[in-house]
Amino acid sequence: MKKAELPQLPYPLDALEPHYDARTLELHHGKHHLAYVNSLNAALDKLAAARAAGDFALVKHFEREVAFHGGGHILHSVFWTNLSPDGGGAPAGELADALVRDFGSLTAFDAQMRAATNAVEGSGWGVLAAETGSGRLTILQVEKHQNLLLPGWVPVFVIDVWEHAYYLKYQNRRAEWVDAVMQHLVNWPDVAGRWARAGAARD
Ligand code: MN3
Repeated sequence: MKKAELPQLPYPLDALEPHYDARTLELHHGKHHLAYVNSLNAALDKLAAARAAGDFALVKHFEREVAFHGGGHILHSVFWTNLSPDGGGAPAGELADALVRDFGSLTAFDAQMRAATNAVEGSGWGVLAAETGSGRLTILQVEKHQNLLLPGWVPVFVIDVWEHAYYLKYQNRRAEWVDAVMQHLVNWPDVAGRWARAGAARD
């Protein structure tokens, strides 16, 4: 199986200042995300070895390791492209129409996205997810990197609310970090592209 790799950031480390500081981004991408990539690859190797040895107690253990570290790798990879130095503002076009259809209004979507993300219990993610094939949209409160996801629904816009994502700059003020993403950082064209691809996909 091809090894997972750390994707390059699509902007310089200081590009998201002042809303996202360069030091946090450097640690978050270069240390935290890298650790998920390395741990995913190690878990996949150990899973294969356990399977080959017929040790299904160990298989169960490493399946869970793959879910956690693989979830972390994938959600962080989406997250970097969901942010932009030119981000913020309001969604437009067909994505905006779909948000109004599924949440009632853009204001209602914005309020639910912030409230749900702020209320994630412990470490996790606020996630706008699109149903494969239909493009229907919903909001999920993902705990850790893998719990409370919905099969068949693709994350198209994710907000990391693990403390490692914001503590250096925002300390305990998670809501200020979520506000910064919603007002200044979210890359709506990237979200729209992910939503369109999920909606067009057929299984
Ligand atoms: Mn993170």
